[in-house]
Amino acid sequence: MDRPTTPEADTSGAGTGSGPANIGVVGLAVMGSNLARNLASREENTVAVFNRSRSKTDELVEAHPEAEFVPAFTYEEFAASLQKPRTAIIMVKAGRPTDAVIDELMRVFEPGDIIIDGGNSLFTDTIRREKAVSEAGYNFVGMGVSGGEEGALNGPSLMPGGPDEAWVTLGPILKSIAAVAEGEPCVTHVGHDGAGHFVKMVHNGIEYADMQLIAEAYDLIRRGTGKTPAEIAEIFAEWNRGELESYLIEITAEVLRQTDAATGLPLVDVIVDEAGAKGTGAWTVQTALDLGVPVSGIAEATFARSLSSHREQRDVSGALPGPSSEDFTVEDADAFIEQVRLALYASKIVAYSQGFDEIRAGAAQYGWNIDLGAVSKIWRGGCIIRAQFLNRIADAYDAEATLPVLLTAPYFVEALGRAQDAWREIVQVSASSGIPAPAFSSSLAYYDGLRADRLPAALIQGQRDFFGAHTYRRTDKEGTFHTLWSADRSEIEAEDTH
Ligand code: NBP
Repeated sequence: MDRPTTPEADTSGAGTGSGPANIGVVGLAVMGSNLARNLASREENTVAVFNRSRSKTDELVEAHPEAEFVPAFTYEEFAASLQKPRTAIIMVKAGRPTDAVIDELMRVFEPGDIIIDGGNSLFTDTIRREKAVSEAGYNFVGMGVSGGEEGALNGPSLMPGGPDEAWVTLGPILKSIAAVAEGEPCVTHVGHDGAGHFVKMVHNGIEYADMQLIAEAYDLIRRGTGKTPAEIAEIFAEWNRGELESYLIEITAEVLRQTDAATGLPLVDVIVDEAGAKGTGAWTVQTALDLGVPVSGIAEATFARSLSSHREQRDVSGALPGPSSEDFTVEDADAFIEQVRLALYASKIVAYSQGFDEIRAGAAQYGWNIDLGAVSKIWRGGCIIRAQFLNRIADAYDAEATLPVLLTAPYFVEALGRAQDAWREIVQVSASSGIPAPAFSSSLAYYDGLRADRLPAALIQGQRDFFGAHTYRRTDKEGTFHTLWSADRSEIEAEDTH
């Protein structure tokens, strides 16, 4: 590849926009440097790189001469090194650093240029930024990037939002670096302004639920059968050859197989059992609460991480009454493991269905035209929740784009039917033996809630009317009603006060 190497002759102010690079990356920590290397590995790209502190730029350029990066050491040099419309991906810490970099780029770029935020930004920040940046005449794209550092280097799943105009320039570049699943690049123009970061947020929420369900499955098998982590690793490896095939199942086998070099114990037994979180699960749940969407699996997974981290509460609660999970053993280990597998699959279907519900509700609220089938397809490769069964979700939305509940698609109806007995048995066993399985239990309760002909919500409406005159509707006639609870308890027609 014969590339011009430096824009040194063109470093005055914003430059002419005739620099050698067609794309730039700002922020060269692990994600930015790997994404820059991925971009540079494509014949059609010449990549300008810039980092606030010079050392990261020097290190990257020195370590990867094959990338033929165009290094810049000031924002002015960076702008000068890019062709018009200048296109730059920001990969810095989300929050204030992102705002700081946007301000600098707007100072040295020109209207029509494209600023992309590839960090894990909250979608409402993205909506705010796009408004401000586009009012100044620039294009702004909030883009979800999934796959961690490995994905950034070898092919991430990319979820760009932003205006159509930016997608024209950006689309081919992103397609060149995205993961490929079944011949299709794992990138689509998700929707306008914050749509990309919204979808990435829900992706992470589903990831929380999926991980929690896998952890519950491992725990039940270990306690019920007494198998070692290495033996359970083989079970997960086997599951990964069937309908549960996914990156998370695959890496679960790897983690369970690992022996700690210092003690000779399974690594999982020397890791402190307190799960951390960077906040995207909480964002997904908070947003779902605002939208009124029950994402109970994601919420339980997020809360389960919180519970695990409250060591001081766990320390004083060990003697609370209840069955001892130590006494729990199953008679037929193979049958039990198959029940756990089915319960995991059914609960996983519920978690994904809830996540897609949240995306649909977000799209309606914020006016995004999001193709749910396309979203499921771009999650098939590159990202943490990549899984064979995303094809089934894509099929379901291809067959009916406005499907109101993913669970009701024929493939999932069959799978849930197959899993029924096992799912219920596993939830019963976990409750009776004192093994916490919050995500298994809540997904089953959600499922039964959806199925129920009558819900006790009627009683709740009665209670609300009693203490707050919130009114209710009747099953047998139109209108809104209130019972005069503190008078003669007769019923009157009333204005709906919710
Ligand atoms: P970090 O999130 O650790 O951010 C470090 C980078 O931000 C450095 O380049 C640093 O420059 C730069 N930066 C900071 Br901090 N403040 C700045 C400022 N005021 N102006 C300019 N630059 C500033 O890096 P990361 O782990 O590579 O992640 C980058 C983004 O990608 C984040 O938003 C992250 O949430 C997202 N993401 C991460 C993953 C993952 O698996 N790690 C996956 C998907 C998305 P310096 O070198 O001068 O300090």
